[in-house]
Amino acid sequence: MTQTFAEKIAKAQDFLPINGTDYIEFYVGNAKQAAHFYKTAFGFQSLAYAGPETGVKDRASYVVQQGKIRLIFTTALKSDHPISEHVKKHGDGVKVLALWVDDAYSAFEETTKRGGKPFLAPQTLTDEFGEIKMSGIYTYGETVHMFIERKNYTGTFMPGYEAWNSDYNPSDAGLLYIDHCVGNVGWNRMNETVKWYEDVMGFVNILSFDDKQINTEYSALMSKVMSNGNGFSKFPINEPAEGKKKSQIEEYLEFYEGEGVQHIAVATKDIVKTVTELKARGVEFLSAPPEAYYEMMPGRVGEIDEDIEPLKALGILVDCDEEGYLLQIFTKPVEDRPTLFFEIIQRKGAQSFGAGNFKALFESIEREQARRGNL
Ligand code: TYF
Ligand code: FE
Repeated sequence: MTQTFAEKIAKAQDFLPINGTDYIEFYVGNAKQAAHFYKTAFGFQSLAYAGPETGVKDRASYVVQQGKIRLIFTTALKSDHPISEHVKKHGDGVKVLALWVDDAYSAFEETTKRGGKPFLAPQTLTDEFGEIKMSGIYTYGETVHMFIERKNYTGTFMPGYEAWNSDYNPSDAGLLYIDHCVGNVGWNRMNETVKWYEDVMGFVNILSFDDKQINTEYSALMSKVMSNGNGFSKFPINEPAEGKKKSQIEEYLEFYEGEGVQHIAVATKDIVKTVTELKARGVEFLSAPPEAYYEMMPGRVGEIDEDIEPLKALGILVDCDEEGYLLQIFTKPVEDRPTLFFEIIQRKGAQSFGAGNFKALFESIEREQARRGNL
């Protein structure tokens, strides 16, 4: 008998209590323009700013917010800076997956003593609104998990930042919270990475797809989902696999020039409304699956609350598991390099990740890969 999601995550260890995602920080070539794109296209709102005007001399950071999601876009102001090096190598991409914890000092202590590689030793930042404690460790590639403790802070974001009051405030698109963030790792790096999440973070492996399941004539990859004990922090890991065609994961690794975040899945409670909004604002989604996908849908997923017509018109995918169903759709990469993309997800009970859609999804990804000449 298969275990429920709750039964699976119950085995996680609790030396690193996590309340959810605190923020995601991107290192980019032009933070001002990136922040504008996420406001205009995705419906984020201005929240905070740090830069020369606020006493930070070497960089500019723009924080935007929608629902519980906070994104930071950071650019260095000089070429001779680690952030510039990062952007030179990887292009725009995710540097930090920050986790909201109760104790940032203990998070650092517990993870580094289990083998986590330090990125930032614990520190306390203070201003007139209180204090933020933070620390950080490296995960795959140059990506970092930062631990943020904000129980004694009442300010807008954190010390060093000032409130960013903009006159330009596009309405939101119904994005609520980060559902999961997926990492792509190199050949044969899956087991090590899974073990790292188990040993260093106390996470458990709740789902696995091997290359036999998702390597037909489509993009070959393996995927394992790691979760913490309350399910608020879920990190699926992909590894490329040998297939008939070049794996989409290999394409990512080549263009990102290393391991990194492949996609960020954001939750909505009305995917039809959210995707309609995003499309109207110019967000590009992967092409819809063929007609036959929607003809087979009732037989595959059973009765659903939504009308099929709007799902079909927008190219939204549906999948189910023992606990319910989910609706999901994927954007095209949001950079010129075929690297990071977004997923929009609406869960109706299902706690899985849409494995039943792999065939339809990968065919669509491959149409794009072929257009780039990388297949
Ligand atoms: O997070 C996941 O695992 C799903 C499935 O290139 C998936 O969103 C896996 C690989 C991929 C796109 C989506
Ligand atoms: Fe996903």
